[in-house]
Amino acid sequence: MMKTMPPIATSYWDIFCSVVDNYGDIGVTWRLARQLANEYQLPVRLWIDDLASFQRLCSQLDTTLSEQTIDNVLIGHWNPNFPANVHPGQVVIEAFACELPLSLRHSMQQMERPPVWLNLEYLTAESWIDGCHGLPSRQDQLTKFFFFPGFSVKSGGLLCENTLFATRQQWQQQSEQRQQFCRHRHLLPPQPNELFISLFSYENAALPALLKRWQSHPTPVRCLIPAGRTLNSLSSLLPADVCQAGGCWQQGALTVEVLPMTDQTAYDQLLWSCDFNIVRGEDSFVRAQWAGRPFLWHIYPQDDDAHHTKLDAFLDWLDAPPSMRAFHRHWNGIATRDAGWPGWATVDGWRDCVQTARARLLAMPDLATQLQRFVQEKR
Ligand code: TRH
Repeated sequence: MMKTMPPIATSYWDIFCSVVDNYGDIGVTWRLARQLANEYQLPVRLWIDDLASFQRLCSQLDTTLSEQTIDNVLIGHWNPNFPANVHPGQVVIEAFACELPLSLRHSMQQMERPPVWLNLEYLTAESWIDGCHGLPSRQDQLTKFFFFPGFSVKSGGLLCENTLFATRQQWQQQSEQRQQFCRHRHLLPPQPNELFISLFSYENAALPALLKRWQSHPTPVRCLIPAGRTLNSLSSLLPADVCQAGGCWQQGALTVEVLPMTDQTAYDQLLWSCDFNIVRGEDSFVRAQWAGRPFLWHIYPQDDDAHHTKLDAFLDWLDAPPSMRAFHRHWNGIATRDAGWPGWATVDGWRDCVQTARARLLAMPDLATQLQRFVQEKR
């Protein structure tokens, strides 16, 4: 039996998240919920329909509980028996167009002063979102607003915690940072001039060729792979017992180590510890930009190839150098011509572009700040 949330909780910010696949839906909403709760001291309730996926990013989560508080966020298991007596708070955010429980919508309709209702959209650098960000849509007697994260000043911005850069700097300034990182994660000690690469991608036919190139790299290469979908494309190269957390494999200049999935803080630390990051989806893609190191984005593939347009929009916004553009297009299946690994000297040269873009982003208000202002305006 589901324990019910407090029936009258008029001040909550309710965030609803339905996990479609992977970790991006929960990754984004969990990050947002924690930022609103801890930096803005807002009472946040996060409703999640898939606690098992959530637990992969948050090991302290108890999947048997219908409600629990972690990091000042009240987490509710959103199952088909959503309690009819749960009343919406002052703000209701549906993430990525998930459908709110009918009973909650009904309660919203009955309210004299309904909550500010928002749909938090997927991230894209396409310019059409500038005209749609913040637009209202009438739904019965209620109004829902579209909130678009993005890269332009007219968009809702990107998630970025207030303390992120200070924390990263502190992390990177530790003496023998890489030795400590390896020791702490039970990884092999770093070698002199070893290039560290994190690899968090979807399945990709280009993966074995990439790893083979690194086997003959002039300096040692460490490829750190969080256990998951990446490994599905490496079964022709890596023995089966390597393809699990703790797996380790060496061939030529390349050492592969497979990592267990960690929480988001430790994932950030992985990005900060690497020279080059291969990231995917939405949230890890943003975190790689905050890390400020050269990166490769494996965009979430869509059936109608809409991701091709999204990728090009981002590369245009980034003002990506030709080699970065070519590698991205090849990796994401847009260009068939071989444009694989361009060599470390070239990839290292992307750093300026990545850091210039990051400075542009930092000049804009972050997503949580914009969301808060938006809600204040609409109330
Ligand atoms: O998991 P994803 O592929 O999620 C995707 C995208 O969000 C996509 O846009 C969406 O349509 C689809 O899901 C449904 O990639 P993403 O967005 O990078 O999310 C991964 C999350 O997992 C991110 O918050 C970082 C986190 N993470 C950890 O916390 N620990 C880890 O060890 C790793 C590897 C990731």
